[in-house]
Parts: sequence; C-alpha cells; structure tokens
Amino acid sequence: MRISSFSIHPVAVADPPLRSSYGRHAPYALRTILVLQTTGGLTGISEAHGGDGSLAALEAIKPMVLGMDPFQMHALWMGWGRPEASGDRSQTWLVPGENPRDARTRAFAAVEAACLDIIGKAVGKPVCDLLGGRARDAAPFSAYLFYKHGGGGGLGGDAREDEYGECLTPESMVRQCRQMVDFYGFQEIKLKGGVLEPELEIETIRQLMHAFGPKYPLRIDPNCAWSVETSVHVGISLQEELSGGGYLEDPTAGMEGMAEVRRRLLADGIETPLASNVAVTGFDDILPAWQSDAVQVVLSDPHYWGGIRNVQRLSDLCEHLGVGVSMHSNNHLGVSMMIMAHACCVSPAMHFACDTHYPWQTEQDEVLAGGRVKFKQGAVVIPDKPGLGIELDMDQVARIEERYHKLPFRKRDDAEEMRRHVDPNWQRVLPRW
Ligand code: GKR
Ligand code: MG
Repeated sequence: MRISSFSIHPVAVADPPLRSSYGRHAPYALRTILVLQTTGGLTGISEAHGGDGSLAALEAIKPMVLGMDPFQMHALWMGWGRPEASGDRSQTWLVPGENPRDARTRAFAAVEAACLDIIGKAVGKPVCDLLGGRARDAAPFSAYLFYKHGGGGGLGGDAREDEYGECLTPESMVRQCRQMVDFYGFQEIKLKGGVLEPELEIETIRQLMHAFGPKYPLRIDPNCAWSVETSVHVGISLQEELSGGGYLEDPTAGMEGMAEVRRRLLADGIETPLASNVAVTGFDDILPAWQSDAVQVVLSDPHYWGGIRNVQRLSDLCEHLGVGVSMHSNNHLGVSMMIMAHACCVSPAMHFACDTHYPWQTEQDEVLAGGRVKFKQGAVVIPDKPGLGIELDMDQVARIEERYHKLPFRKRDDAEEMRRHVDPNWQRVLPRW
C-alpha cells in the first residue's frame, strides 16, 4: 500500500473575539485539513494549524509522502519531522502554530495522524488500539473559559450568534462557566488570564471556586503576562483555589522566571504545580525544566509535539520523571478533536483533563460528516470505528475553504486585532503586570 494522493485544504472557521495576553482573536481562525489517499483506496484525514506557514510546510513535505508506505513513518520523522536542535521554539512571543521552527514537526504530525487513520482502517482498529491499547475509553476535557468582547465570530451575513455574550468581569465569567459546564458536562475548569488586572483575575478564580466548589479543579493561564513578583502574589493569593488538581500555567516568561516563582512559592509552603506550554514545547526542554524544577505539569499537544505517538512518549517520560502531563489546545475542528482524544487515551499518565477550544466553534463550521463531536460528561468517547473514527463532509470542507480564500489575512495576528478594535497603540508587553 502506498500513498497516492495528498490534498491540502486551508479553511477558515468563525471564532468569537476571545482575549488573551497575545491580544484578541480575529473573526475567523485558520486551520488546514489534510486528506491522504492510498493505492488500495483508503483515505486518511488530519487537521493542522492554518495559514501560509502551515501550508508551505505541508507543501514541502508532500513529495516525501507521495509514494510512501503509511506503515513506515520513521524515516519521515528522522529526515524531516524531528525538530531542529537549536533556536527558540518557545511560545513566549509567537502563538502556537506560528513558530517557523516547529513548522516541519507540525507538518509531520499532520501526516502521522492521517497515516494512523489509514492503518486503523486497513486493520479494522481504532487508532488508540494500534498504539498499545487505550488507557481509558473516553478523553476528559476541561471548560476553557475566556474573557471576551461581545460577538460570536464571523463577519457580515456570516456572523455567528453570540452564545456566551460579552465577558469581561468575574461575574460574567461565572455565567460563562455555568453555561459551558451545563452544556458539555466538563469537570475541570481552565481560565485564560493575562487580560484584566491580576486582582480581577484572582477575584474571578475565587468566584468560580465559590460557585462550583472544590470538586472542579481550577487552573489559570495568563500566557506570561506577569512578572515573577506578580506570579508569586497570585500563587499565594490562590493557594487554596489552585490546589486539589489545579495548576498555575505559564504565569511568567522563560524557564528561569518559572523556576524562581516555584522556589518562592515553595519557600512559603505553597506546592501549587506550575504548568507550561510556552516554555516547554519539545523534548529538549524537558531536562532543563525538570532540573530547575521550573515546570511540574507539561502540556502536550499532538500538533506541535510531532504527533499522537510523541504525546504518548511524552506522557511516559513525564511519568518516569514524576512530572504531570496535560494537553494544550488552539482553535480547532472535529478532526483535531479526535486526534487529541486518541492521544489522550493512549497516554496513561494524562491525569489532567485536556484543554479544548471546541466549545468556541459552532456546528455551522464543522467539517465532520454527521456534525460535531459529542461530549459525555465532559469527555469524548472513542468511537467503535476504525482509524480516527470520523469521516469528512467534503462539501462543507469546500464551503469553508472558499471562505478562507476570500479572507484578507493568512496568519493569526491577535495584536493587530487589538489595535483594530480595542486600542490603536496596543503592543504585547511582557510582563504587563
Ligand atoms: O487561543 O488565545 C488563545 C490561547 O491563548 C492559545 O493561543 C494558547 O496557546 O490556549 C493556549 C495556551 O494554553 O497557552
Ligand atoms: Mg497555556
């Protein structure tokens, strides 16, 4: 069996004006759908980050994939997917999916998922059962809360209903969370911070704790918006709220800053774990993070870590090191949802509910035949079907691909959105507080 066709579909997905320390989301998020076909008539599908950088990396890997046996991915990893040993691959300044230094790894990851989908279909097994068997039958996800402006995403006649409304206060965040938890059944909660004054974000977490109680572990992630001093202050202020299965994610920039926050919290008797997807983005970050005790929970991601199997390897490595493992998310559609779910289920040490942006997208943009992935008590159950267990609705792919070609932008630029809609002089400043 050989791969005989490789087609890349850039797509645009409506996205509400969510805020983070990077800025404000544009009315559309960019993604890429990949479809591989084999000489035997099997189809493998995948999803990757979007925009020009991702497209160029997929075009570049294409000649190596055409003619390849989908069972033989190792050579492609060694010759192409393995990240460069040097250079900054952190997400301090660049949002995930925009760093050219991991573009090849991300392209490999997209091909890997499509090959696993093909292999699963060839042998009649779900992807997670190909990789040693599942550690769990369903992947738990967390409620991923965002401060946001009014608006549901999309533009003009294509604008979406604003399901969650404007949310720029602690009280409205509790409402957002209630709505999301009631609808999806999530059992862990993540707040994207780095947007309001730290005292208001502390108050938001306190109100969430008050409303939901200690059964719902809480985490906050300001994407490096805080100085060491502020991070320590937040860690002390929220020591109770973030204990019991929660964590403090990327409070400050850089491994040294994180290590300093850790030392100072421990000196105060506070053991809240520090998590990261900004300082730690690849295997060569693990040792320095572990040696300096900068990070106690690593956020995996099957996209930029180089695939589902690398998430599984990472989870095993973390378990041996006594480090926790969770999963990062960007905006995504149902194909990535299932890639993430399979990755979680083959990673026994994934004891935290994974992040997902999925609630921020709508049925109208889904590319899966049969509509959106369903959640059961906050988790995605692995379907009893071969491969990733999903099929594409190619008419829908064509519709949102056409929309992509009409958009005036080709990369995610949250700072530009801030300047356009909120403050013409806005710059990303770290630390902001
Ligand atoms: O979508 O604004 C966002 C997030 O801030 C995202 O880009 C981050 O990568 O969710 C991510 C995170 O956990 O850092
Ligand atoms: Mg994060």
